[in-house]
Formats: sequence, structure tokens, C-alpha cells
Amino acid sequence: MIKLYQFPISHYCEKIRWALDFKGLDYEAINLLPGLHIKTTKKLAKYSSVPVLTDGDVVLQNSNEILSYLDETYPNKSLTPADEIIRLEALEWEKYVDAELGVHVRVCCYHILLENPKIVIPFFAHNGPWYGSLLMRLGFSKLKVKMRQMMNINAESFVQSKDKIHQAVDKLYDQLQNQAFLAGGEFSRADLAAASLLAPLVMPEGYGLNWPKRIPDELKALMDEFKGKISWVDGFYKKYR
Ligand SMILES: N[C@@H](CCC(=O)N[C@@H](CS)C(=O)NCC(=O)O)C(=O)O
Repeated sequence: MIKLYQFPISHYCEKIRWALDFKGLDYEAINLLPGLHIKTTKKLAKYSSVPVLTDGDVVLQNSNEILSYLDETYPNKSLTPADEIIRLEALEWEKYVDAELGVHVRVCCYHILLENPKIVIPFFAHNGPWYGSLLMRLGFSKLKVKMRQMMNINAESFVQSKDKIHQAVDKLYDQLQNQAFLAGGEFSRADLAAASLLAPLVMPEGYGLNWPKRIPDELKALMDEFKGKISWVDGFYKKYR
């Protein structure tokens, strides 16, 4: 049985949830609590990060490696293009959004969400252990400081990351003006990666979280800043998620 160790809030984990669902693979999602996750992930793999996927004796970390493994092992509904040139293009796009988009979306969203514990604690505890919500509430102030330190999240990095998101969004938008998909003529891991990593700024159905009914003004303003150029994210979610 495939097991996905993950955070429900994580957009890198969403890449894998989406791929598993798209390919129709059975899996068990094991939702870890931020902070405590290290005990589990470090026992399984080299780094502390999620997603971690296990499949029998195979243990994989890093969303791009997990996607490659899934397509190699379960080739049905492959997200990796068969054509070599298109495959390289798709992998290049995925590498680009993993490095230049995902990290910055996270900085911007957490900068706001960490000041809104009533929203972010339910995200952290979503479908996790029964004691998750209580534990997250008790430890939240320490966790917030730690997360800000670890991921360098502050007012200055918020502004810098916003610029980086604009650059990446412009580049993706330009490409998708000329063609329906980022690489080749079919939905691929490039589109899946870009849409997953932008999803927190769109809050599409299918992500797996209960998005808040009332979005904090600062987050709404951030989402509105990109809205005109990322409507394709919702399009991919509606069609392929
Ligand atoms: N390059 C990694 C990034 C994964 C990542 O940054 N995961 C974050 C959650 S979004 C995480 O686990 N952070 C906590 C940690 O590193 O201990 C991937 O593609 O899987």
C-alpha cells in the first residue's frame, strides 16, 4: 500500500495527492503535525521535509522524485510526457516552479496566516491525530517563531517573495497565452506542479482543505494581486483534479 506522509496545507504535498488521485492509485495519507513531523520523517528519510512517499520498501522524498517514481512504476495516465523533448520541457518547468514559485508562495501565505491562528491551526490539524488541534493551540506561539525563523518569513522577505511570484506568474501566463499546456499538447506534471504551487492563492475545490469562509483582508489583497493572470489554475483544477 502506498503511504503519503504529508501536511494537508502543503502545496508540495498537493502535487503528490493530485498525481495519485489523477492516476487512480490507492494510498493512505498520513497527516503529520508541523514540528512533530520531524520525528516521523527523519526516521523514514534523509531530510525532515514532506512529502515522503513509501511504497513497500521504497521510500522517496522530494515531490519531483516522487512524481518520476509514480510514472515509472505505475505508467497508466502518465504525467511525464513520452516525447523526449516535451519531457525535458515539462521537467524544466517543474524544476522552475518548484524553486521559483513554491517557496515564495509559502513565504507570502505564511507571513499572513501565521498571524491568523484561527485559520491556520485547523489547516495544520486537518484530519490528523485527535489531539492535533489542542497541541497546535498550546504550542502555537513557539511554532510560529520557529517557522518564521526556519523559512525566513518576515515583512522584508514577504515583499521580495511577492516580486518573485510576480515574475513566475508573468512567465507562466505568457506561455499559457500561446498554448493550452505548459509543455506539449497534453496536461502534464508541469501544469500539475504550477497549479498545485499556486493553489493557496486561488483556493480551488479539490485541494483537500476546508478553505476559510472569511479570508483575512491581507490575504484577499494578495490573492487579488495575481488574480488576473492565474485563472488557468482553477481551470486545471476543474478539468483535471
Ligand atoms: N523540494 C521539496 C520541498 C518540500 C517542502 O518544502 N516541504 C515543506 C512543507 S511545504 C516541509 O516539509 N517543511 C518542513 C521541513 O522541511 O521540515 C519537495 O519538492 O518535496
